[in-house]
Amino acid sequence: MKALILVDLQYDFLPGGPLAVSQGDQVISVANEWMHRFELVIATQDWHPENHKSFASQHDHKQIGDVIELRGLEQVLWPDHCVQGTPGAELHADLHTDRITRVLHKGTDTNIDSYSGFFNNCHQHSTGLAEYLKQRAVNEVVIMGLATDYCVKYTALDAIKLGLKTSLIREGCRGVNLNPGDVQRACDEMQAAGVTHI
Ligand code: VGL
Ligand code: ZN
Repeated sequence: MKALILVDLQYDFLPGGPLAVSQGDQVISVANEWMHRFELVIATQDWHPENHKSFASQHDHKQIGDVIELRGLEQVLWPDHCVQGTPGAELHADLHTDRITRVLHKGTDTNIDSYSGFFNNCHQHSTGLAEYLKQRAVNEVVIMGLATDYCVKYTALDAIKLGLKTSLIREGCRGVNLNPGDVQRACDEMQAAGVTHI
């Protein structure tokens, strides 16, 4: 069984949002085209409490883009984004949400970030995605969304680690590129791990 995973197609990551990914809005129509080919469509939603530790606003003398240590892991500090229940955290209204079989929230723990749609960054908490796929005998996932160099990358790498055949819809992804070349490096890393690009 195959499943499509749509990563974080939320307003705060789209042009005009606080963590806007350049041309992020262009992937919405790509998602809509692909959704119709899958029986199972999972959408992840970045879903932070308002005092989430990945927000630069929660740290004294820190700026957006600074890197700190959080529970022993490197953490990039972001602008406030995808706060639970706010309009910016909503999935884009043009998405054919009637095709989405399951929505999963991530980043809900105040003290640790969760880039992957499967686990938080220290791999200690599951969002329920792995269990959901296993129950439905999914052995293959196709992934697209935002952002290529963060949540898409970590979702794809976890999928590979879980033994799933994993591919990436390249035209359905856009990245942050905090450092020039990040998107290309993320794609190379995914490919090296066994992710097929389509
Ligand atoms: C994401 C940074 C912070 C993403 C989420 O969806 O890629 N990036 N939170
Ligand atoms: Zn986030």
